[in-house]
Amino acid sequence: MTATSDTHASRQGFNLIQTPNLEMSTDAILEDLTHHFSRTLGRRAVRTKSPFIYQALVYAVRDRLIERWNRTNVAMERDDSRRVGYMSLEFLMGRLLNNALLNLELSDAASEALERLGMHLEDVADCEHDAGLGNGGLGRLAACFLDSCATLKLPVVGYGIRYQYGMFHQHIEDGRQIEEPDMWLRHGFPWEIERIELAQTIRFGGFSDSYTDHHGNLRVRWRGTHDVLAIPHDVPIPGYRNEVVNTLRLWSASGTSEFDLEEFNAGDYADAVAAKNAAENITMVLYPNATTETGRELRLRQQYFLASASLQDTLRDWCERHGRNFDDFAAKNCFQLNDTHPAVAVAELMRLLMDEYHLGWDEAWEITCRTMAYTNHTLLPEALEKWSVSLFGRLLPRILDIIYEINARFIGEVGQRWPGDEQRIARMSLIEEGPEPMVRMAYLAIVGSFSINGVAALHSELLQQGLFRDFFELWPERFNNKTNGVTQRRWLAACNPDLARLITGKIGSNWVVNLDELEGLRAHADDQAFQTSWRNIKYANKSRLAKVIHKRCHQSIDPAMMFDVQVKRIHEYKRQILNVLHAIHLYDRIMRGDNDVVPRAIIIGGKAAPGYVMAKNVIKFINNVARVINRSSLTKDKLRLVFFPDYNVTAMELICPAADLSEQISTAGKEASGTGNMKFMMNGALTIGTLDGANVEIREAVGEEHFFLFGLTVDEIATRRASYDPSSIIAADQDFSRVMKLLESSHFNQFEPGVLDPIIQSIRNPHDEWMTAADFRSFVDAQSRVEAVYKDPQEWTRKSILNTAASGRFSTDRTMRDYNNDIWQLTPIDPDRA
Ligand code: 26Q
Repeated sequence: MTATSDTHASRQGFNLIQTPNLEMSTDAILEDLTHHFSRTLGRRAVRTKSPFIYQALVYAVRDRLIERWNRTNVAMERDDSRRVGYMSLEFLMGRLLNNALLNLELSDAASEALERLGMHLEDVADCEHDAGLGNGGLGRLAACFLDSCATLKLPVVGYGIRYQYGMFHQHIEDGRQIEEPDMWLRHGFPWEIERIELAQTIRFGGFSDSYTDHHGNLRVRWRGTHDVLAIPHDVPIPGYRNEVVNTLRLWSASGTSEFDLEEFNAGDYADAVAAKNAAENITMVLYPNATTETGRELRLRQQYFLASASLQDTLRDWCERHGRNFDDFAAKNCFQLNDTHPAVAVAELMRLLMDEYHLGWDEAWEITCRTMAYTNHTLLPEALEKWSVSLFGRLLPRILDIIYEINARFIGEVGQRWPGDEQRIARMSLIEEGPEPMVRMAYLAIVGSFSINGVAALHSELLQQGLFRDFFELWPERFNNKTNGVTQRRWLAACNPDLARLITGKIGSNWVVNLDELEGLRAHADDQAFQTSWRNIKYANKSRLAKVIHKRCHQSIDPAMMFDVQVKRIHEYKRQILNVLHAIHLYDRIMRGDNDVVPRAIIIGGKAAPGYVMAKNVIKFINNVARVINRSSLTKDKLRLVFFPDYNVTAMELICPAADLSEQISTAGKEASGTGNMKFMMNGALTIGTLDGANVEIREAVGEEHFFLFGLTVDEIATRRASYDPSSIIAADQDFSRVMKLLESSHFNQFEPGVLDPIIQSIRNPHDEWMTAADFRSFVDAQSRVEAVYKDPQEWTRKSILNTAASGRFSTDRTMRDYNNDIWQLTPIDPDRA
């Protein structure tokens, strides 16, 4: 055997893949579970709810994933597959066990194996901590994408960060949010495999320096750097019953030994240890999405760390398989940037290709622009990332050089297209001039990408006509829309098993991989028996949620009430305030003796970024109003307001199957897409919403008569803004006036003078960016239409069925097909041939 084929053989592991498959039977799972419990984990006594039984089960499942993982990787190498690196600072995975069992078709075997030990799968699965490596929508979207890519057999690798502390835990004290660290790794993370052999070195600081190489070429070196090691931890991502297992590669930072030694020799041991600590700080904690926030330098370090490690990893793998020939690199690789967070990858790929692999500028730029693609997730101008040039220069001097050069050439191009249009050049420059010059990361992403997309039709349209208008005029062909979705495996099949069974009984089980087949439910929407089953399942799911709420919030709610739910990050633009104003209005109606109020439980959940003062005020507002409403004897059977604490992925799996009404009430033009709206719809909730984000498409899909629309449109918001006068709107509306009177008379803050003043002021502020008061009347009227329909259970159930039936378009399977057809152009993996 030659040296090359030997390397080839050992890298691909022929012996491993020839091992016969592990069995999938109950007996085999029980045997492996026992083996791992006693041998791998060294435990004897079996206790119910033991985290070690959970771990042993994960190992038994992981063994079976690894076989398929190896075969998937062998097939990708064999076929030299074109592949995508999905780069994201966030992957909000939640729990992995149920998903792996479902996708490997092992749920029954695992459940029976545990029953033989006197345990229940549900209890064991409850031992798993959420992998909360994300803030909200953007992070959860990345997780849904991975599930769908594996299911569609698309060769997509997720690249992310292995934060030691994920999304903080929230608890409520005196109505206020208290944050607690999320120590999700305390008992280890049994899904991951550390691959120390694939570690990469990441450089920070120092200076750039030019020199002449042996061939007389002028080159640049980045010297005097402080280096950090990036260590990959791989998490298996199984496709749905298709033998494919993709990879989520999470990087963890560690001090390099070289660096420690250097400091140590200089005589300063303490400094060396401090430097190692500083290195490990990089992946210590997930950043909350606050716009006003400290410690931003660490955030830029995280971004560069992810971009550099992931690109170096791809280039290493490329060179192992192709040598230093980059002719086909762009044909075989694509990087999808999840917002601007990893956008520094554009400059980093240029640096690696030029400084490390000695390509010329033009060749490197061609490769960069043919491989990078950028997804935007926000229209809020304050959320657009900018980094000061001075910080960049200090932390990443070589990268700043490259950004300046990209900008110089880009501005040249703009100048050619629009000669003499200096204003346009200033608007489009990657550098925002001013007392503190800033690098505009979105513009860097746009200039370096062949594809730029928004996440819902309206959002993409607004990007092209507003935020990125200049760029759209220059390169219209680069812009496209990719409407978000959610994976029905987690968000229907796994989280709502009773409904899933009912649906499968009517239309077969293929909807699990082809969600459009839910259309088949339309034919049964009027079937009385089917409606009754549908209603009974919703009722059971509501009872399940009510029990948890009772346990966690000491609040009894009757499952017969309408469950009116708004769960999402707390943000002014999402207008939780408007929801509470409606709750106060219902309270006021009940207090005035209105007996027609439809019994309703309003459930609100979500976390406020720790530095976002107003969002924290909103939480206080919700809890104060809840306390008064829930204490009154008059509201007892009519109205409950509950703040659900520590909302996360696992909570949503309990909540969305139990919702009757889904609140999607953002100010038009502010919510890029929303994805919670899709989870609720899939589980048969009706939506009350504005014409914002994907609500527009949800309404189109289900039909306007089955969607409770209210509020100003994007255009109306823009026209009204100049003359917006909330106090006159309030004065002209009796219901609104009464609500404000209660609020302003300290009815909800009797012994806390002034605590709700910021809320009151924001509602009355003529410059209120979110124009809450403008939509009050229309919201209350829409809620009255909701009541009228809810009073007719058959009509409500019919609409509920029709909502689920129309949710097919909102599968991430469709989203990923769209990305693949228009952007990625990948060929599915064929592991069976391996
Ligand atoms: C930025 C700088 C510093 C620190 C943190 C951040 C940061 C982190 C996270 C900024 C934004 C985010 C998250 C944004 C997000 O979740 N956006 C949501 O993306 C969803 C998926 O596309 C959409 O459905 C939502 O509409 C959008 O709000």
